[in-house]
Amino acid sequence: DLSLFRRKFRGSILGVLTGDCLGSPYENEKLSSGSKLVLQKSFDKLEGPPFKAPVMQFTDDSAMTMSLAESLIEKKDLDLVDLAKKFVKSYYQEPQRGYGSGVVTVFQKLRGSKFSDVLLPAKEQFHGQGSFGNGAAMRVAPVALFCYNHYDNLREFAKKQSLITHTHKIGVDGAILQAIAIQQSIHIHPDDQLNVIDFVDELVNKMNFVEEDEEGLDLVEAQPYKSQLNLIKKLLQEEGEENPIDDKVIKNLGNDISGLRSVPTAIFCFLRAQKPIKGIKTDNPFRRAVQYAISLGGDTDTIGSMTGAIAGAFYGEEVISPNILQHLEASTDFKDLADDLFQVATKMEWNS
Ligand code: R7I
Ligand code: MG
Ligand code: MG
Ligand code: MG
Repeated sequence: DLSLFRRKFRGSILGVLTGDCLGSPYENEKLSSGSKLVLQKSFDKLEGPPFKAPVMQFTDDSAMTMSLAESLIEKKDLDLVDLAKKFVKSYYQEPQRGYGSGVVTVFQKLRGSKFSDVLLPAKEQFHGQGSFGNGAAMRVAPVALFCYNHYDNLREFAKKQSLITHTHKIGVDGAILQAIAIQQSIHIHPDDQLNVIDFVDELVNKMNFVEEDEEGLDLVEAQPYKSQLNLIKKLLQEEGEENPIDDKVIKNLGNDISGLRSVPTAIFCFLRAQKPIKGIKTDNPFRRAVQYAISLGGDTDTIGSMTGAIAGAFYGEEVISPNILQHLEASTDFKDLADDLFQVATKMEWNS
């Protein structure tokens, strides 16, 4: 059903934008119950009757997602030199979008070396160990959509697009996991009851191979993402308890700028939001997921954005309130981008 896929493409790309714009005002905060109420009221207002206000700005998460989508659309392939040029161009046009402090060095070196080796600067980050930040995962949605029907290509492309900025195994595998989660969401009908445990089990199976295959298993935990996914299952099974488990989620899954302590959290937020969550008053499961992600504090734009990408891919665009979209910077551009990506992706031979 192509029209369903089109709506899912829009849902995922607009999900990136929504979580990013709504989450960025709260970045690095530790949200108290008082600020969670502020969040609730602010989202209620945005979703309510239209009112005039300056649009909420997107950050590096959406900017890099846009560059990746534009490159895939233009080249009908993953072209790392073109992608590196687009990242750099976008950064120098709007350097104030809240980029990670390390990745800026990569952009400077890429430009300074005239893109002679687009993989070298990232390898030199953090004394040669590469960045473990979530920057490769936060922008990966277009790859998941471009390869929506081809798992091997998705895995390969998710990794390759990472290597321009992130070479640390944690940074790369986080991007692969986020892409896989989006792909799984694309292929489940939104009217079907989602079996959250099956969803995680499928991720565990895939990440088992991913983490075995990748080099660099000299970490304390040899398969850290697999461990975090198993923890997601445990936390999902604990729901229904009286006590809010937010502190447990933050402590165990994390809410920071590393791939390991943000990508699994986003997946958890999407899955947990299949059911009502105490303190989050909405019937809309997409909003519930994104609001919950942001309510955890920390890297709110990115965890909100990654949650939005997965949830949007599952439900499709109609789940995202048009009233909210009106308050987001460039939301029609992002919708058009999703449509262009859909046109290109559905014509790729390996997706058929
Ligand atoms: O990963 P990256 O693009 O940052 C993305 C985050 C998101 O929250 C965005 O919304 C934006 O706010 O930034 O950028 P990097 O600079 O590669 O990584 C982010 C940060 O992670 C770095 O600035 C470091 O503080 C930390 N970091 C590391 N620290 C020590 N050793 C990443 N890798 C390492 C490391 O290997
Ligand atoms: Mg950001
Ligand atoms: Mg930041
Ligand atoms: Mg962030």
